[in-house]
Amino acid sequence: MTDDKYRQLDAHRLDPKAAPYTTDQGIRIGETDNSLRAGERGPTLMEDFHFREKLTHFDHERIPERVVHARGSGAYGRFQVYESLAEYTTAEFLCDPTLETSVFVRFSTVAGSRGSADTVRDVRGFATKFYTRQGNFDLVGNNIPVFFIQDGIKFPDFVHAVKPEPQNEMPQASSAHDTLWDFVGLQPEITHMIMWLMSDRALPRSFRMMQGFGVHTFRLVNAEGRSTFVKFHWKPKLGVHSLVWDETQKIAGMDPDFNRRDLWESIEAGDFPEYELGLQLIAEEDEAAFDFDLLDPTKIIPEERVPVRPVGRMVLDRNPDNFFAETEQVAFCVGNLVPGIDVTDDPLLQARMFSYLDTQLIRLGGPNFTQLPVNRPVVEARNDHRDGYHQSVIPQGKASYHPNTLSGGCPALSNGLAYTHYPEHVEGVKTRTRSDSFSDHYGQATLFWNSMADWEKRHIVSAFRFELGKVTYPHIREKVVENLNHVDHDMAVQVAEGIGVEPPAKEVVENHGRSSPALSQDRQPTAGADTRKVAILAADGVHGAEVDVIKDALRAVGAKCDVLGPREGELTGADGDSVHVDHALPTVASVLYDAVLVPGGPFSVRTLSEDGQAVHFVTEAYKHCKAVGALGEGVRLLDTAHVGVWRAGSREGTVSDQGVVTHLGPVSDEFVEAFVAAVAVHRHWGRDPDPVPA
Ligand code: HDE
Repeated sequence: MTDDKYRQLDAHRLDPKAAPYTTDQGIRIGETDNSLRAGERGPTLMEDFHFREKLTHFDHERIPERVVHARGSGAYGRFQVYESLAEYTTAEFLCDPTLETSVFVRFSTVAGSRGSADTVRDVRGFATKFYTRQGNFDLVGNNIPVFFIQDGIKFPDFVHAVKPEPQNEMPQASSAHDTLWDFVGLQPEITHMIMWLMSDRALPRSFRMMQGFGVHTFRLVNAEGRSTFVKFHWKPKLGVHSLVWDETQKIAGMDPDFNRRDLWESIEAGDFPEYELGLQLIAEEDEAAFDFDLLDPTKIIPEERVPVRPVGRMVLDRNPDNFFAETEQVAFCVGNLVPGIDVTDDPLLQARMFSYLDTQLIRLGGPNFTQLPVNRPVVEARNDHRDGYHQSVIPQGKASYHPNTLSGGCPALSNGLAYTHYPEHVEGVKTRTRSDSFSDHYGQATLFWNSMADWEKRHIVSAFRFELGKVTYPHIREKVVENLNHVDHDMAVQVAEGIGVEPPAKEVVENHGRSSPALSQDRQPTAGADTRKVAILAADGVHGAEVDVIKDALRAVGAKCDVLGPREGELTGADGDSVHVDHALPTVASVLYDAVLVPGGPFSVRTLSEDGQAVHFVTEAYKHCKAVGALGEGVRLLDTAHVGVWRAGSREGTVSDQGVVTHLGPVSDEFVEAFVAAVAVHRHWGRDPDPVPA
């Protein structure tokens, strides 16, 4: 169990109970509710140093938010490699399977400001700081394996296009507006990434249920100096799951902190998020073996072509103590590399090597941000850098230059253990042109489309229709449809038909027909009902024993249950027993749960059937393809809620059809098993789309 970083942080933690209230100078204060006045009703005195300090500090509390990825949530954890990767790299944390390395991970959305909602359509950042004994290594990735542009010089253009428009700062945290789609139409290299952005990957159910990708091709370098190209992947233990668009919109109002809360509460509950690190390794000599350029960040390497090798496990097991000090002040830099890991000439990656350090200087107010507790390496940093705002270490001695004799030549330079840049041979004429090997902008967009299940395709088309439906200029809509016709004719026609654009008459290129099953969320392994949230709807007269059986069964597989009733407090069950209500229905909604169950009890079900909120709860959960279960009289509520009667049925015994599980009698093992299995599926896409009114 590593505690390298935790131990170091302990020295900085401040326990409010450990000592009395003081000023910043340590002077004890006995009264902080009244400023010092000349007479009880007189003016405040300048000499009130406590008042001045308190107000001044408050006035200076804000720092600039990140220009992108402003909204984020973080957690500490640990990483351990399964077996030594010394064949490929000298990075110690990847070579020693006995070593646990502390990490800090920050998940984020990209476009919205710090206070924006979590469940917007957007890429999610997945940035990991490994506090290794060779210094910090930052893997600053996203949950989508490709990027919008090929060259970093386009980044300001792209970000200006996607951010709220400059004249009125609208819309917040949304890509559905003129400037983004104007840019998209004119910049075909974005097409592959836009396909991902319009897919449900951009609506993760939880940070615990999304993949992470390093995106670029990096290098691993071993002790002999041999380099191997590498793509980094994180795979979540709980499988890859998303919300649906309608649900995200409603959650943004019900609980704008939905993903943040989920991360925080899971860690508090001991349900530690887990991810497996995987590598795609490509020998140096195979650099040219692909029909795309390995340096092009708008391309993936299909997993069927180069399998992802699982190499280690990361567990997030600790919430930060203070959001600002840790999650806000954490500073990721793509250039934080350890020996054995190096970059390539990917022009996007090269730009990032500059931008991250630069952005921290303005955001955190100078070059000493590396001394902030969350950013400090677990090995001591020692060099001749001096001064700057907020210097918090005290360098000793007379010499702050190298070489020197006055400090005995110290700090000494390393030889064997020093970071060595891979001695890549570089040669070329200066040019502002892009290699032809970067010119296929549609092939992999088509690959992505071809790999989708039918329901995924439907969601992508709906997303395009929604986003382009918000675009006010017809020529922008037309241009995007024209580009989509290079991806797939049928898709372009479907999009055009929804947005009042003349559908393209014929295809411009024939769809190449290739697919990569690993790209589909439909084909990702599921991980059971672990940590799924199930709502049990109940009112006075509910069969309390049934509630207990269901709760026990769900908890046994790691699921979470809340009993929701018309009001908080205790319900009186059918047998006079008491059933505790976790939340009153008016304070929650189906979109905050993964599944819903209605136990039996004639009085309870009658009350719920007459409660519009309860009925809507069931209809909406059904609409969003969630597992819906009912026992005994509860089946009647399903009928009232438009949940297909043909599914709920009137058949005896347990009937399980497309995630609707009913049992006309009292709870049975067969019912419990079928319901748990339905919850584990996450969503029952066979029901999508269903025109129920919700
Ligand atoms: Fe970033 N990016 N980025 N980015 N990025 C930032 O750094 C930038 C790119 C990513 O949780 C900024 O500290 C440029 C790709 C994440 O703190 C900034 C380019 C990928 C985070 C910046 C890219 C990312 C950032 C803003 C194109 C996925 C949040 C604040 C050349 C592989 C890290 C900050 C956190 C943050 C610049 C492209 C991921 C301005 C110039 C590709 C996860 O430095």
